[in-house]
Amino acid sequence: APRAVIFDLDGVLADTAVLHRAAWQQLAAEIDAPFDEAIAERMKGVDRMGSLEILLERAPRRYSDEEKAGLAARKNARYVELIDRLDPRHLLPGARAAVESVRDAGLKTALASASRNAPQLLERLGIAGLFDYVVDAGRIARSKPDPEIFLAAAAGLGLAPTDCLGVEDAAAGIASIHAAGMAAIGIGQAEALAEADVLLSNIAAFDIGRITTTSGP
Ligand code: B16
Ligand code: MG
Repeated sequence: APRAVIFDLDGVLADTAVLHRAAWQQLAAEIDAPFDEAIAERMKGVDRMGSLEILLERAPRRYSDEEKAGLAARKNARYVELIDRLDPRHLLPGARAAVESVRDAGLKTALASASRNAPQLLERLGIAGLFDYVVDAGRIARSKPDPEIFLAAAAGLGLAPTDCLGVEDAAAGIASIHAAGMAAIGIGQAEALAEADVLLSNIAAFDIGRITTTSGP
């Protein structure tokens, strides 16, 4: 039986994916780069510079590293403005109950968000106190789908990866969980999450008592 559940944040507990998308879309328009749903989907779970690289694949010109840092900072300033207005009502329905149910069942909880804004987000959403460990995304060198962030969460909890379950809304995140040796619970639509061991349409459907994944990746 699992001893901990490691949650992703954007797209699992809060619907911030739409805010990331809005901030990237604005930047795309400013630099005349195309932007569509497929691009937004690929950016999910991918860190800030990795997301920028995805956007720049079809940009009309090349950018230096210094310019890229400027573009990423511009996007982040927009995003920070958007999340500054959030409060606990912006949690996805059932998100708080899902994390609390894990704690009530005697399991540990951790957060494995690629977002450097995750600590502020947790505060604004009023759920910072529900996690035994929060990975510092600033210390993660390799973005999802690399397993580093989920391995760091397990290590922070003092548990073996095989004792942990991961919950993700992005294909890159499911791949990261599996590469870490954990079972993966996908939240969302089957198209993007075909690899998940258990698929739930939203976090409200999460019931720790019912998740009886016996096999890992
Ligand atoms: P930031 P997650 C990820 O968060 C988002 O899904 C992804 O779209 C974003 O680019 C990334 O965080 C970095 O965010 O620019 O705030 O550091 O899904 O891992 O919680
Ligand atoms: Mg996510």
